[in-house]
Formats: sequence, C-alpha cells, structure tokens
Amino acid sequence: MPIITDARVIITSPGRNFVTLKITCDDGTTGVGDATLNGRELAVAAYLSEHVVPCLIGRDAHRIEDIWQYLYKGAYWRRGPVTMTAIAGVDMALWDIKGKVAGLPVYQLLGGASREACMVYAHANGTTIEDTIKVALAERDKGYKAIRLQCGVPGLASTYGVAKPGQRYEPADAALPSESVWSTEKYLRVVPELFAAAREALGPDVHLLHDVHHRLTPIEAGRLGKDLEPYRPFWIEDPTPAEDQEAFRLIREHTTTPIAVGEVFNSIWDCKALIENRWIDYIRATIVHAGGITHLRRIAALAELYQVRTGCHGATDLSPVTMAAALHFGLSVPNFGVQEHMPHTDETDAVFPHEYRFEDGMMHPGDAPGLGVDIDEALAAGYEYRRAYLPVNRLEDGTLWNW
Ligand code: CS2
Ligand code: MG
Repeated sequence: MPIITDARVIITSPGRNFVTLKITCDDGTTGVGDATLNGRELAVAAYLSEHVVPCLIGRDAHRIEDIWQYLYKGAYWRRGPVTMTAIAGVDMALWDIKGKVAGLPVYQLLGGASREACMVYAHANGTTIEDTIKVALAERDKGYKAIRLQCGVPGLASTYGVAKPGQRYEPADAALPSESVWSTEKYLRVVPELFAAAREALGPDVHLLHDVHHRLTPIEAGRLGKDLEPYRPFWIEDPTPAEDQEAFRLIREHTTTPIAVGEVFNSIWDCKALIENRWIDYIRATIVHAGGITHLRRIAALAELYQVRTGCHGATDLSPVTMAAALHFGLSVPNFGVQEHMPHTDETDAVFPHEYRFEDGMMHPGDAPGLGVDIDEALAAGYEYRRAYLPVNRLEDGTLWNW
C-alpha cells in the first residue's frame, strides 16, 4: 500500500491564482489536487499546510474514504468553503494516486463510462446583444452544442460575465475589490431581448444558458423565468441567493424554465432541500469546492433519486486539475447533465499539462492512469502569487448587493 511521505502546497499565478496540493508516496507515486478558492486562495493554502498536511504523513493513500471522514469530522468545525476546498484538494490527489497505482483512469474506478463523452457548454459574452450573438455563432461553429449568453445592460457601465473590450473574462482582477453598479429593472429588460435575438440567430437546437449570478429576488426570478419560456432556455443559473433554499419553491410556482444552482455550495446539506423538493433541475456543486470526488458522488446520488442532473461549475478559476477530475466524474455519473467549459489560457495549460480533450462540443478525460493531469513545478515557480479579489456590487442608490 502507498504510504504518504510528503504533501506540498503549490501556489502559482499564470494569469490568475491557483492552489495545488501535490501528495507523494513511499513508492514514488504522486497525485495532484486543486485547492483553489477564488479571492481566498491563501486561506485554503494555510489550512492545508498548517492543519491538514501534518495529519496526512504516514497514512495509507488508498484509504480515501477514511481520510475524507478524518478531515471532515476530525476538524470539528464542519463544512464551509475553505475547509471543503482543502478536503477536495486532498481527495482529488488520492484518487489520482489510486488510479496510477491501479493503472486505470479514475472514471474506471468510479464505475466506468456511462456515456461516450461529456457535453460541455461554452461562454458567449459581449457588451451588446449583437456582440454576444457574434461570439455565440463563433462558439457554435467550434462545435459547442450548448452556449451561455451574458451581455451588457444598457445604462450600466459593466455587469457580471462580460469581459472588458479585447480581454478574456476574469472577475478576480484587482488588488482590492472593484465595485460595480447594478439595476435589476434595466437587467430584466435586456435578457429577454438577448434570448429572442439568440434564438433567431442560432435556431432551435443549440442549448442556451444564462447565469443570473444571485441577483434577483425570488419573485423577480419567477418573472425572468416566465419571460424567457418562449425561447426555451436550457437553464437559468443562480437566480436568487441559495442559502434560502425555500425561496426556490416560489420560483417554481411561476415558471417551468429549468433552474441550475450550486457553484457556491460546499456540502450536500446546502442543497438537500432543493433536490428533495425538486426545486432545481441541475446541481452545479463542483469537485474543488464541495469536498472532492468522494463528496460530490454523494450529492449526485441524492440528485439522481429526484431526477436532478449535474451541471458542474467549470470557470477558469477552477484549475485544469478540477477540469480533469470533473470529466472523469461526468463520464461515469449516471445523471450527468452538462459540464461548464471555459478554456484556460495557454500559459495555464502549460503549467498544468493534461490529457483531456475537446471535440465536437464534447469532452473526454483521456485514459491515462489517474486524473491525467499534472503540475509543471518549474514553470509554476515562475508565476508569483498576486492577491486578487472578486468584485462587490451595489445598487444605484449605493446599497451593497449580490455580485
Ligand atoms: C460563474 C463564475 O462560471 C460561472 O457560472 O458564476 O464565473 C463565477 O463568477 C466565478 O467562478 C467566481 O470565482
Ligand atoms: Mg455561475
């Protein structure tokens, strides 16, 4: 059995910050896990190096479940994004090691493939509806069958999901939180226009998604869902802050537009009511923020009972290690829905060499033993950490709002 002899936290910033845990065993086998929490990276790095790593040395790396329980129950202070992201980093690295020792890709250890490949969705954004549609047409021409649409809001200087002109979208862009201004009224006017134009341009077959990003009240979300029904969205995401799971009962009473939620969730307890009441259609909890493959399997198994499908978060602040793990998970889980795919930059891909590949709107993790991804430590060392915050959002009267 492979005994853990070393575990190192590697912080690197090839265009944006990533935290990676690399575990080494006595037989030389290594495994990597993503432990990146956008805007709070050093909190997780310290949690790992100060409080988790000392407990890992000398343990049997094959005992994934026991180590998971030890880190979850042994912490006493359970759950929360920092704790569960740290546990996720350990969990991913241990699955990577188990696959390498077995000589099998991780999806084979999870029950094998339940499909040929995973459908992924692209991002299309622009300051105007026309610009957004242009990008959406280009993404469709690359082969994507599902496309997320985000456009500027007339009367607002900026909004979530829309890149600065000529740049890739990267929200964690300032050494102190930048502030944006929000108007629900202006937003609710433009989204139906965006979807009408998108359906006109892209036709009926392309799946169209939209991220509301926590900004509406439940009844406003019901109204948006109803307004979009003629355009048959694949989903609207994070329509209202989901700490209040009960709020989704109200949204459901007003619209049949499918709902996705959960990228900010870190445990099954965050979504138990949403799933058991069928208040959502897709669960977006991810491997890196919801305790790793071991815990996300439990969430997906609960969701399967209630015909809720997975729709895992996959923005560029989740490293290629999470992308690889998500594709192994997505290939095997029976109730897979869709996987978000925001391609990383070339410099990030160079730091994290990987096997996964995109083809015709689908992705596959590859068949290398383990997760099929690694970190080039020499390259990683060349990118120094820079503190970066996610923005904050205020209403036009200055009230602090949901970003
Ligand atoms: C977004 C993310 O991808 C998504 O659905 O919600 O861009 C999110 O804003 C970032 O991951 C936050 O770090
Ligand atoms: Mg989102």
